[in-house]
Amino acid sequence: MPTRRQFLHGASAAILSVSVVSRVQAASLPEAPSQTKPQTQPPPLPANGPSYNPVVTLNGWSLPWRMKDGVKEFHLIAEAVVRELAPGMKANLWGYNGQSPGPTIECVEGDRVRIFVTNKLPEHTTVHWHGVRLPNGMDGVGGLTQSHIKPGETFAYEFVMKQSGTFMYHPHSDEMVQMAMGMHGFLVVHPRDSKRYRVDRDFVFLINAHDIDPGSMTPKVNTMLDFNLWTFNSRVFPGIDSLVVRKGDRVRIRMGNLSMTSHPIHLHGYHFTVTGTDGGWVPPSAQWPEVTIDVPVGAMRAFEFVADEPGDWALHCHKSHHTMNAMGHQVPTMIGVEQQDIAKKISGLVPDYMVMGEKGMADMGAMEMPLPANTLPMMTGQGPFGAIEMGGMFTVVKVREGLARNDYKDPGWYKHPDGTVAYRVDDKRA
Ligand SMILES: [Cu+2]
Repeated sequence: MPTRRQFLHGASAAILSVSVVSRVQAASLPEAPSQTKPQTQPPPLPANGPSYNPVVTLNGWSLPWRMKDGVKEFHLIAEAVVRELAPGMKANLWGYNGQSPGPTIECVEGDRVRIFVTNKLPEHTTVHWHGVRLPNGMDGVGGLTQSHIKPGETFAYEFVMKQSGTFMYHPHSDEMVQMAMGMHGFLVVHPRDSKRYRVDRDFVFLINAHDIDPGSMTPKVNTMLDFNLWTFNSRVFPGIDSLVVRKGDRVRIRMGNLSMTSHPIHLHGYHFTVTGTDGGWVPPSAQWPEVTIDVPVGAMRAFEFVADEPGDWALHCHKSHHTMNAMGHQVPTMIGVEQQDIAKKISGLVPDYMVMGEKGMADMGAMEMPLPANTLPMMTGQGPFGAIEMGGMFTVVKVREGLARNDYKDPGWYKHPDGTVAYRVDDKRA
């Protein structure tokens, strides 16, 4: 006798064979939950349908669904939101369900999904399901495969998740503006056999960027390359949560790049294995070891490692300008330039003039300089040994012994065993 699950699976396959998409009445729209907290929300276990091991969206959350006649129904609201990039700076963005990036949509291979999109933006939009194999008319390219969704309208996208993997969603309507304003999210399709590709901790985040002048709140949407806020899930260090990991766990990190340049993401302390792209899982024979993986524009990369070495391990973009917050790129290099004489002359004209950069810029990490309202220091963050001197795309993988299975609370700084920290040498000959 078929089990209930097999029956439902068969039923959804039968629905798939009908090529006509059922029209759903507006009155039966599912709820559209909203989330505005910038902290990482604990991963929700599936309320119904096949089980899976949920992902943890860094500084984000996953969208609940309702099951209706065997179809998973989600409801996205495209709308203006306010996102805190880090304590001290907020941005006017566009996103979904209260936040930018939008919530992660999680489902299971073989699921039939119906995703409602209500447009509360001042202009039309669509949603493209980046990387998903689906019928052409569900691909979300405004003008090409569907009418644009006008303000106030709701459209339904309906398809079967044919394969597991890591995908993204974003508009294909006034794309430059809507992407620059922060409209994107993750779409994770779990394998139907939950033991396949299983890991203990599974983190996801989007790599994006904004150009927001100090003192303002709205991104400059025409910027092509010279962004000043390089973000993981629209957060910058020190606003990005740590990735908390139990020693011995198998860990996966999935990163999607919807910015306008590539990001070589580097993990300290481990050799990891590249196991996934948006094209699917990399077969074991083709996986390769790395310590840095370049995530190209419009692509996803997933890597895995076994967390056998406790500590606070940096995870960051290796383009050093991407680990800085708002800064001017036209500033002359002053290393080695004697500025004292000039400073005396200038301070006669500008009373608070400060000499900067003569010995490098490290002092700026600790300096308490007055900033315009609503911006962040260029490099910041205090660690147990002093200023970390980082901003932007930087966070820490905190590997600790003895955590509970689903404990993602920040455990504080690593306490190094005696004799395992680099130390100062007093050279008696000097
Ligand atoms: Cu980068």
